[in-house]
Amino acid sequence: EETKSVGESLNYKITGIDPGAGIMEATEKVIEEYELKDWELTTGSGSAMTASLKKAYDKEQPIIVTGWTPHWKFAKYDLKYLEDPKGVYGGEEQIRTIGRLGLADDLPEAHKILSQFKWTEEDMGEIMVAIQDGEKEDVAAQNWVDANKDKVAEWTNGVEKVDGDKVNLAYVAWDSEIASHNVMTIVLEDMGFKVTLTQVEAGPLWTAVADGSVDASLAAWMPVTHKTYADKFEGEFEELGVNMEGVKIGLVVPEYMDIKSIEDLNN
Ligand code: PBE
Repeated sequence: EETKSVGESLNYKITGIDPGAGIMEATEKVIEEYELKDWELTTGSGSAMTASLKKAYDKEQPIIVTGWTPHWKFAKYDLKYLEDPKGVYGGEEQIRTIGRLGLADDLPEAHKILSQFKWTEEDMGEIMVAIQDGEKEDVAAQNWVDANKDKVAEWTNGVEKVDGDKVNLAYVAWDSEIASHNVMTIVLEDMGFKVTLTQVEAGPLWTAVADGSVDASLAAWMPVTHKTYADKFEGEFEELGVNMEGVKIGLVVPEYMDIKSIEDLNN
C-alpha cells in the first residue's frame, strides 16, 4: 500500500484568499521559486479561507492556507507556519498607515490621530477573537476602546475636537483590518468626525488613496506584502507611520500535519 504525498493528499491545492492580497502574489512567487510545479493557489476570500480551515481542522484533514499574524485562527486552532528558507515571504514586517496627499492641510486633526495610531498584536487580537466569537464588529471595537482609554488618549493627544468634518477610510475585509478600521472609526467619531468606512479590494484601496478618493487606510503591510502597490503609487500617497510591528505572512498548516517547510511540499 502506498502512502500519499502531501501534494496528493491535498490535490496540490493551497487555499488562498482574495486575488488582490499581497500574500497571493507572494505565494505565486513561492510556487515559482520552490518549483512547486504541480501546485496551484486557489482564490477566495479571508472568510472562505477560515471556513475551509475549520472544516479540515475539525476532521483532522490536511490543509495549507495563506495565513498571517495577527489573526484569531492561531488562538482557535493549533497551527504552524511552514519554514520559508528562501525568505520569499520576507520575515517580520509592519502594518503602516497611509494617507492621501493633502490630508495634513485639509484635515490636520485626522492626520494627527492617524499618524499617532499604534497598537499591538494583543490589542488587535482581543477584537478579532470577540468578533469570531459572534460579537458585532462595531461592538467589539467599542468594547476595546472603552477598556483602553489610555491608549486612545495617546492617539488623540494634542488633537482638538472638530465639528462633523468628513473622513473616508478604506479597508479590505481581512479580519485584522476589520478590527483596526472599526476601532479607528470610533476614535475619530469621538473626536467629532463623521467617518465613512469603505470596504474594497486591495488594488482599489491603494488606487483610492493615491487618487485622493479616500483619505486614509490602516492596511498597508510593508515592506514586502504590499511592495508592488507601494512602488506603483510611489509619490502619490503619504506614509503616516507604523501602526503595528512584528506582523507576518506565510503558509500555515495545522500542527498535526507532518511537514515543516515549504520545501517538504515537493516530497
Ligand atoms: N493579508 C492581511 C493582507 C495584508 C493583511 C496578509 C491578507 C495581504 O496579503 O495583502
